[in-house]
Amino acid sequence: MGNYRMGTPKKTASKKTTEKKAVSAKPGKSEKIHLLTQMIRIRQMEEKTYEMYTKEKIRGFLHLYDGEEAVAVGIIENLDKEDGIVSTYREHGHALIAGMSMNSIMAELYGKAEGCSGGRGGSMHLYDKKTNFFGGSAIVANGLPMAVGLAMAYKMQNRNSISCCFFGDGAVDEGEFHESMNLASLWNLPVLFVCENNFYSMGMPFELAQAETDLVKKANAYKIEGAAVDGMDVMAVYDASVKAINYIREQKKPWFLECQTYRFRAHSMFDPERYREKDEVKEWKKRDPITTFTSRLQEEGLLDEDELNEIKKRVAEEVEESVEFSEKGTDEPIENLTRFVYSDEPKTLNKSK
Ligand SMILES: Cc1ncc(C[n+]2csc(CCOP(=O)(O)OP(=O)(O)O)c2C)c(N)n1
Ligand SMILES: [Mg+2]
Repeated sequence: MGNYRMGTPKKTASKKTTEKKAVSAKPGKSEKIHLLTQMIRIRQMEEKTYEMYTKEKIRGFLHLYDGEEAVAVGIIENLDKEDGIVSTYREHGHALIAGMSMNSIMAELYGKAEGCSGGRGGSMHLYDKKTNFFGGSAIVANGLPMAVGLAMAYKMQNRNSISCCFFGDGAVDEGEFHESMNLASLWNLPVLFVCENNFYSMGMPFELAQAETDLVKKANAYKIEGAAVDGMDVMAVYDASVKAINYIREQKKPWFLECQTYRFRAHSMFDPERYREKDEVKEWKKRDPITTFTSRLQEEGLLDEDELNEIKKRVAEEVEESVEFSEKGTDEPIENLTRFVYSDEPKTLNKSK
Protein backbone atom coordinates (compact mmCIF):
# COMPACT_ATOMS: atom_id res chain seq x y z
CA MET A 1 0.00 0.00 0.00
CA GLY A 2 1.34 3.41 -0.96
CA ASN A 3 0.25 4.91 2.36
CA TYR A 4 1.70 8.29 1.55
CA ARG A 5 -1.66 9.96 1.79
CA MET A 6 -2.82 7.95 4.79
CA GLY A 7 -3.27 9.33 8.24
CA THR A 8 -5.87 9.52 10.93
CA PRO A 9 -8.65 12.01 10.20
CA LYS A 10 -6.97 14.61 12.41
CA LYS A 11 -3.65 14.42 10.66
CA THR A 12 -3.54 15.69 7.15
CA ALA A 13 0.19 15.84 6.56
CA SER A 14 1.34 12.82 4.57
CA LYS A 15 4.59 10.99 4.97
CA LYS A 16 7.10 12.79 2.84
CA THR A 17 9.11 10.56 0.62
CA THR A 18 10.18 10.35 -2.95
CA GLU A 19 10.71 6.61 -2.78
CA LYS A 20 8.41 4.72 -5.12
CA LYS A 21 7.86 1.12 -4.23
CA ALA A 22 5.53 -1.16 -6.10
CA VAL A 23 2.22 -0.94 -4.27
CA SER A 24 0.90 -4.07 -2.62
CA ALA A 25 -2.45 -5.73 -3.14
CA LYS A 26 -2.59 -7.20 0.35
CA PRO A 27 -3.98 -4.66 2.78
CA GLY A 28 -4.37 -5.88 6.37
CA LYS A 29 -6.91 -5.04 9.05
CA SER A 30 -5.72 -1.52 9.85
CA GLU A 31 -5.44 -0.60 6.17
CA LYS A 32 -8.93 -1.90 5.44
CA ILE A 33 -10.32 0.05 8.37
CA HIS A 34 -8.49 3.06 7.05
CA LEU A 35 -10.17 2.66 3.65
CA LEU A 36 -13.56 2.53 5.36
CA THR A 37 -12.72 5.57 7.47
CA GLN A 38 -11.70 7.53 4.41
CA MET A 39 -15.03 6.77 2.71
CA ILE A 40 -16.91 7.79 5.84
CA ARG A 41 -14.95 11.05 5.97
CA ILE A 42 -16.06 11.94 2.45
CA ARG A 43 -19.68 10.97 3.12
CA GLN A 44 -19.97 12.85 6.42
CA MET A 45 -18.20 15.92 5.13
CA GLU A 46 -20.52 16.09 2.14
CA GLU A 47 -23.63 15.50 4.21
CA LYS A 48 -22.62 18.56 6.19
CA THR A 49 -22.03 20.59 3.04
CA TYR A 50 -25.56 19.65 1.91
CA GLU A 51 -26.95 20.87 5.23
CA MET A 52 -24.96 24.08 5.09
CA TYR A 53 -26.09 24.68 1.54
CA THR A 54 -29.72 24.52 2.59
CA LYS A 55 -28.86 27.06 5.32
CA GLU A 56 -27.25 29.29 2.66
CA LYS A 57 -23.89 29.14 4.35
CA ILE A 58 -22.54 27.58 1.17
CA ARG A 59 -23.67 29.04 -2.14
CA GLY A 60 -23.03 28.63 -5.84
CA PHE A 61 -22.63 25.18 -7.30
CA LEU A 62 -22.36 22.02 -5.22
CA HIS A 63 -21.95 18.59 -6.81
CA LEU A 64 -21.92 15.76 -4.31
CA TYR A 65 -20.16 12.41 -4.54
CA ASP A 66 -22.41 10.18 -2.40
CA GLY A 67 -22.23 6.63 -3.69
CA GLU A 68 -18.93 7.11 -5.53
CA GLU A 69 -16.58 7.23 -2.54
CA ALA A 70 -14.97 3.84 -3.23
CA VAL A 71 -13.45 5.24 -6.42
CA ALA A 72 -11.54 8.13 -4.89
CA VAL A 73 -10.44 6.07 -1.90
CA GLY A 74 -9.55 2.86 -3.77
CA ILE A 75 -7.31 4.77 -6.15
CA ILE A 76 -5.81 7.73 -4.34
CA GLU A 77 -4.72 5.61 -1.37
CA ASN A 78 -2.33 3.84 -3.73
CA LEU A 79 -0.83 6.99 -5.20
CA ASP A 80 2.40 8.50 -4.11
CA LYS A 81 2.66 11.93 -2.50
CA GLU A 82 4.50 13.20 -5.56
CA ASP A 83 1.89 11.99 -8.05
CA GLY A 84 -0.41 14.61 -9.53
CA ILE A 85 -4.18 14.41 -9.28
CA VAL A 86 -6.55 16.15 -11.66
CA SER A 87 -10.25 16.05 -11.00
CA THR A 88 -13.64 17.42 -12.00
CA TYR A 89 -16.25 19.68 -10.39
CA ARG A 90 -17.32 16.66 -8.25
CA GLU A 91 -13.99 16.71 -6.49
CA HIS A 92 -14.44 17.24 -2.74
CA GLY A 93 -13.73 13.57 -2.06
CA HIS A 94 -10.65 13.43 -4.25
CA ALA A 95 -9.26 16.53 -2.57
CA LEU A 96 -9.83 15.14 0.91
CA ILE A 97 -8.21 11.78 0.19
CA ALA A 98 -5.34 13.50 -1.60
CA GLY A 99 -4.49 14.81 1.87
CA MET A 100 -6.04 18.26 1.91
CA SER A 101 -7.45 19.24 5.28
CA MET A 102 -11.19 19.23 5.76
CA ASN A 103 -10.85 22.75 7.16
CA SER A 104 -9.35 24.10 3.94
CA ILE A 105 -12.02 22.39 1.83
CA MET A 106 -14.96 23.47 3.97
CA ALA A 107 -13.66 27.04 4.24
CA GLU A 108 -13.34 27.17 0.45
CA LEU A 109 -16.95 26.06 0.08
CA TYR A 110 -17.92 28.79 2.54
CA GLY A 111 -16.05 31.29 0.36
CA LYS A 112 -13.68 32.21 3.17
CA ALA A 113 -10.15 33.51 2.74
CA GLU A 114 -8.82 30.52 4.74
CA GLY A 115 -10.06 28.14 2.03
CA CYS A 116 -7.59 26.34 -0.21
CA SER A 117 -8.23 28.79 -3.07
CA GLY A 118 -8.63 31.81 -0.85
CA GLY A 119 -12.41 31.49 -1.02
CA ARG A 120 -12.43 32.65 -4.63
CA GLY A 121 -12.88 29.25 -6.24
CA GLY A 122 -15.63 27.56 -4.29
CA SER A 123 -16.80 24.01 -4.67
CA MET A 124 -15.59 23.39 -8.23
CA HIS A 125 -12.15 24.93 -7.83
CA LEU A 126 -10.29 23.23 -5.02
CA TYR A 127 -6.50 23.34 -5.48
CA ASP A 128 -3.56 22.47 -3.32
CA LYS A 129 0.06 22.65 -4.30
CA LYS A 130 1.31 20.72 -1.26
CA THR A 131 -0.62 17.57 -2.11
CA ASN A 132 -0.24 18.00 -5.88
CA PHE A 133 -3.96 18.37 -6.24
CA PHE A 134 -4.45 20.21 -9.52
CA GLY A 135 -8.19 20.82 -9.20
CA GLY A 136 -11.22 21.03 -9.63
CA SER A 137 -12.66 22.28 -12.93
CA ALA A 138 -16.07 23.40 -14.13
CA ILE A 139 -15.37 22.30 -17.70
CA VAL A 140 -16.21 18.73 -18.65
CA ALA A 141 -13.09 16.85 -19.90
CA ASN A 142 -10.85 19.81 -19.15
CA GLY A 143 -8.69 17.76 -16.81
CA LEU A 144 -7.62 15.20 -19.39
CA PRO A 145 -5.24 17.35 -21.43
CA MET A 146 -3.95 18.83 -18.19
CA ALA A 147 -3.12 15.38 -16.87
CA VAL A 148 -1.34 14.59 -20.13
CA GLY A 149 0.68 17.78 -19.81
CA LEU A 150 1.60 16.95 -16.23
CA ALA A 151 2.69 13.46 -17.21
CA MET A 152 4.77 14.92 -20.00
CA ALA A 153 6.48 17.23 -17.52
CA TYR A 154 7.17 14.31 -15.17
CA LYS A 155 8.68 12.35 -18.03
CA MET A 156 10.83 15.25 -19.23
CA GLN A 157 12.07 15.77 -15.67
CA ASN A 158 12.91 12.07 -15.37
CA ARG A 159 10.63 11.71 -12.39
CA ASN A 160 8.88 8.46 -11.69
CA SER A 161 5.63 10.24 -10.82
CA ILE A 162 2.37 9.62 -12.56
CA SER A 163 -0.63 11.82 -13.13
CA CYS A 164 -4.04 10.50 -12.20
CA CYS A 165 -7.00 11.97 -13.95
CA PHE A 166 -10.61 11.52 -12.78
CA PHE A 167 -13.40 12.32 -15.21
CA GLY A 168 -17.03 11.38 -15.76
CA ASP A 169 -18.71 9.33 -18.47
CA GLY A 170 -19.81 12.66 -19.95
CA ALA A 171 -16.18 13.51 -20.69
CA VAL A 172 -15.91 10.56 -23.04
CA ASP A 173 -18.15 12.48 -25.49
CA GLU A 174 -15.65 15.28 -25.75
CA GLY A 175 -12.87 15.71 -28.29
CA GLU A 176 -10.42 16.37 -25.47
CA PHE A 177 -10.86 12.78 -24.28
CA HIS A 178 -9.74 11.43 -27.66
CA GLU A 179 -6.93 13.93 -28.15
CA SER A 180 -5.59 13.17 -24.69
CA MET A 181 -5.76 9.40 -25.05
CA ASN A 182 -3.99 9.62 -28.38
CA LEU A 183 -1.08 11.75 -27.19
CA ALA A 184 -0.66 9.89 -23.91
CA SER A 185 -0.33 6.68 -25.87
CA LEU A 186 1.79 8.06 -28.70
CA TRP A 187 4.27 9.63 -26.29
CA ASN A 188 4.17 6.85 -23.67
CA LEU A 189 3.11 9.15 -20.86
CA PRO A 190 2.48 7.97 -17.29
CA VAL A 191 -1.20 8.80 -16.93
CA LEU A 192 -3.84 6.88 -15.06
CA PHE A 193 -7.13 7.73 -16.75
CA VAL A 194 -10.00 7.03 -14.39
CA CYS A 195 -13.47 7.23 -15.82
CA GLU A 196 -16.05 7.49 -13.05
CA ASN A 197 -18.92 6.04 -14.98
CA ASN A 198 -22.01 6.85 -12.93
CA PHE A 199 -24.20 6.24 -15.99
CA TYR A 200 -25.46 9.82 -16.26
CA SER A 201 -24.05 13.08 -17.50
CA MET A 202 -26.50 15.48 -15.91
CA GLY A 203 -29.81 14.05 -17.18
CA MET A 204 -28.31 12.14 -20.12
CA PRO A 205 -28.26 8.36 -19.61
CA PHE A 206 -25.00 6.73 -20.63
CA GLU A 207 -26.55 4.29 -23.12
CA LEU A 208 -28.27 7.15 -24.96
CA ALA A 209 -24.99 8.99 -25.34
CA GLN A 210 -22.51 6.28 -26.37
CA ALA A 211 -22.56 4.20 -29.54
CA GLU A 212 -19.91 1.98 -27.93
CA THR A 213 -20.62 1.42 -24.25
CA ASP A 214 -17.52 -0.67 -23.61
CA LEU A 215 -15.21 2.16 -22.65
CA VAL A 216 -12.10 0.00 -22.39
CA LYS A 217 -12.46 -0.63 -26.12
CA LYS A 218 -12.19 3.09 -26.72
CA ALA A 219 -8.90 3.14 -24.82
CA ASN A 220 -7.72 0.07 -26.70
CA ALA A 221 -8.38 1.93 -29.95
CA TYR A 222 -5.56 4.26 -28.89
CA LYS A 223 -3.40 1.27 -27.89
CA ILE A 224 -3.96 1.98 -24.22
CA GLU A 225 -4.59 -1.02 -22.00
CA GLY A 226 -7.20 -0.94 -19.32
CA ALA A 227 -9.95 -2.57 -17.31
CA ALA A 228 -13.47 -2.02 -16.03
CA VAL A 229 -14.16 -2.50 -12.35
CA ASP A 230 -17.05 -2.44 -9.88
CA GLY A 231 -16.72 1.10 -8.55
CA MET A 232 -19.05 0.36 -5.62
CA ASP A 233 -16.53 -2.07 -4.13
CA VAL A 234 -13.56 -0.33 -2.57
CA MET A 235 -11.41 -3.46 -2.55
CA ALA A 236 -12.10 -4.12 -6.23
CA VAL A 237 -11.08 -0.55 -7.06
CA TYR A 238 -8.09 -0.82 -4.77
CA ASP A 239 -6.85 -4.02 -6.42
CA ALA A 240 -7.45 -2.63 -9.90
CA SER A 241 -5.51 0.51 -9.06
CA VAL A 242 -2.57 -1.46 -7.65
CA LYS A 243 -2.34 -3.25 -10.97
CA ALA A 244 -2.77 -0.03 -12.95
CA ILE A 245 -0.25 2.01 -10.99
CA ASN A 246 2.40 -0.70 -11.04
CA TYR A 247 1.88 -1.09 -14.78
CA ILE A 248 2.25 2.65 -15.42
CA ARG A 249 5.41 2.98 -13.32
CA GLU A 250 7.02 -0.13 -14.76
CA GLN A 251 5.93 0.10 -18.40
CA LYS A 252 5.99 3.91 -18.53
CA LYS A 253 2.72 3.91 -20.39
CA PRO A 254 -0.81 5.12 -19.68
CA TRP A 255 -3.60 2.91 -18.33
CA PHE A 256 -7.37 3.31 -18.51
CA LEU A 257 -9.63 2.32 -15.65
CA GLU A 258 -13.40 2.47 -15.88
CA CYS A 259 -15.06 2.45 -12.46
CA GLN A 260 -18.76 1.68 -12.69
CA THR A 261 -20.51 3.57 -9.99
CA TYR A 262 -23.60 5.63 -9.19
CA ARG A 263 -24.37 8.98 -7.63
CA PHE A 264 -27.08 8.72 -5.01
CA ARG A 265 -27.92 12.41 -4.99
CA ALA A 266 -29.00 14.71 -7.78
CA HIS A 267 -26.44 16.01 -10.29
CA SER A 268 -26.15 19.26 -8.37
CA MET A 269 -28.33 21.19 -5.95
CA PHE A 270 -30.56 22.30 -8.84
CA ASP A 271 -31.83 19.10 -10.40
CA PRO A 272 -35.38 17.75 -10.08
CA GLU A 273 -34.11 14.30 -11.26
CA ARG A 274 -36.86 13.66 -13.78
CA TYR A 275 -34.60 11.45 -15.85
CA ARG A 276 -34.42 8.46 -13.50
CA GLU A 277 -36.80 6.36 -11.43
CA LYS A 278 -36.66 6.37 -7.64
CA ASP A 279 -36.53 2.57 -7.73
CA GLU A 280 -33.34 2.68 -9.72
CA VAL A 281 -31.70 4.82 -7.03
CA LYS A 282 -33.05 2.46 -4.36
CA GLU A 283 -31.53 -0.54 -6.12
CA TRP A 284 -28.11 1.09 -6.37
CA LYS A 285 -28.27 2.13 -2.72
CA LYS A 286 -28.25 -1.55 -1.82
CA ARG A 287 -24.69 -1.50 -3.15
CA ASP A 288 -23.68 1.52 -1.05
CA PRO A 289 -19.87 1.24 -0.87
CA ILE A 290 -19.79 2.21 2.79
CA THR A 291 -22.51 -0.08 4.16
CA THR A 292 -21.40 -3.06 2.07
CA PHE A 293 -17.76 -2.70 3.07
CA THR A 294 -18.73 -2.20 6.71
CA SER A 295 -20.70 -5.47 6.66
CA ARG A 296 -17.83 -7.24 4.98
CA LEU A 297 -15.35 -6.12 7.61
CA GLN A 298 -17.78 -7.14 10.34
CA GLU A 299 -18.31 -10.57 8.78
CA GLU A 300 -14.55 -11.02 8.51
CA GLY A 301 -14.30 -10.19 12.22
CA LEU A 302 -12.16 -7.13 11.51
CA LEU A 303 -14.52 -4.51 12.91
CA ASP A 304 -16.88 -4.49 15.86
CA GLU A 305 -19.70 -2.10 16.70
CA ASP A 306 -17.63 -0.08 19.17
CA GLU A 307 -14.82 0.46 16.67
CA LEU A 308 -17.32 1.56 14.04
CA ASN A 309 -18.97 4.01 16.42
CA GLU A 310 -15.58 5.36 17.39
CA ILE A 311 -14.69 5.98 13.73
CA LYS A 312 -17.97 7.77 13.09
CA LYS A 313 -17.53 9.84 16.23
CA ARG A 314 -14.01 10.91 15.30
CA VAL A 315 -15.11 11.83 11.80
CA ALA A 316 -18.11 13.77 13.12
CA GLU A 317 -15.71 15.77 15.30
CA GLU A 318 -13.51 16.51 12.33
CA VAL A 319 -16.53 17.69 10.35
CA GLU A 320 -17.76 19.90 13.22
CA GLU A 321 -14.31 21.39 13.59
CA SER A 322 -14.24 22.25 9.88
CA VAL A 323 -17.60 24.00 10.20
CA GLU A 324 -16.40 26.00 13.20
CA PHE A 325 -13.21 26.86 11.35
CA SER A 326 -15.20 28.07 8.34
CA GLU A 327 -17.74 29.99 10.39
CA LYS A 328 -14.90 31.87 12.07
CA GLY A 329 -13.14 32.42 8.75
CA THR A 330 -12.62 35.79 7.12
CA ASP A 331 -14.64 37.17 4.24
CA GLU A 332 -12.48 38.49 1.48
CA PRO A 333 -12.19 42.28 1.58
CA ILE A 334 -14.26 44.00 -1.09
CA GLU A 335 -11.17 45.70 -2.57
CA ASN A 336 -9.96 42.26 -3.66
CA LEU A 337 -13.03 41.71 -5.78
CA THR A 338 -11.37 42.33 -9.14
CA ARG A 339 -8.00 40.89 -8.21
CA PHE A 340 -6.87 37.48 -9.49
CA VAL A 341 -9.32 37.54 -12.40
CA TYR A 342 -6.49 37.43 -14.91
CA SER A 343 -3.37 38.27 -13.00
CA ASP A 344 -2.00 41.13 -11.02
CA GLU A 345 -0.11 43.77 -12.94
CA PRO A 346 3.07 42.11 -14.22
CA LYS A 347 6.28 43.31 -12.59
CA THR A 348 7.81 44.00 -16.00
CA LEU A 349 5.15 46.64 -16.61
CA ASN A 350 5.97 48.27 -13.29
CA LYS A 351 9.61 48.48 -14.31
CA SER A 352 8.83 50.24 -17.56
CA LYS A 353 6.90 53.02 -15.82
C1 LIG B 1 -17.39 21.46 -21.98
C2 LIG B 1 -18.64 21.44 -21.16
N1 LIG B 1 -19.80 21.10 -21.74
C3 LIG B 1 -20.93 21.07 -21.02
C4 LIG B 1 -20.92 21.39 -19.70
C5 LIG B 1 -22.20 21.34 -18.88
N2 LIG B 1 -22.14 20.18 -17.97
C6 LIG B 1 -21.87 20.35 -16.67
S1 LIG B 1 -21.85 18.90 -15.87
C7 LIG B 1 -22.19 18.02 -17.25
C8 LIG B 1 -22.32 16.52 -17.20
C9 LIG B 1 -21.05 15.80 -17.11
O1 LIG B 1 -21.29 14.48 -16.72
P1 LIG B 1 -20.16 13.48 -16.31
O2 LIG B 1 -18.91 13.82 -17.02
O3 LIG B 1 -20.69 12.12 -16.49
O4 LIG B 1 -19.89 13.77 -14.77
P2 LIG B 1 -20.84 13.53 -13.51
O5 LIG B 1 -21.60 14.79 -13.28
O6 LIG B 1 -21.72 12.39 -13.81
O7 LIG B 1 -19.92 13.26 -12.38
C10 LIG B 1 -22.35 18.87 -18.33
C11 LIG B 1 -22.68 18.42 -19.70
C12 LIG B 1 -19.68 21.76 -19.12
N3 LIG B 1 -19.58 22.07 -17.83
N4 LIG B 1 -18.56 21.76 -19.87
MG1 LIG C 1 -21.51 10.82 -15.15
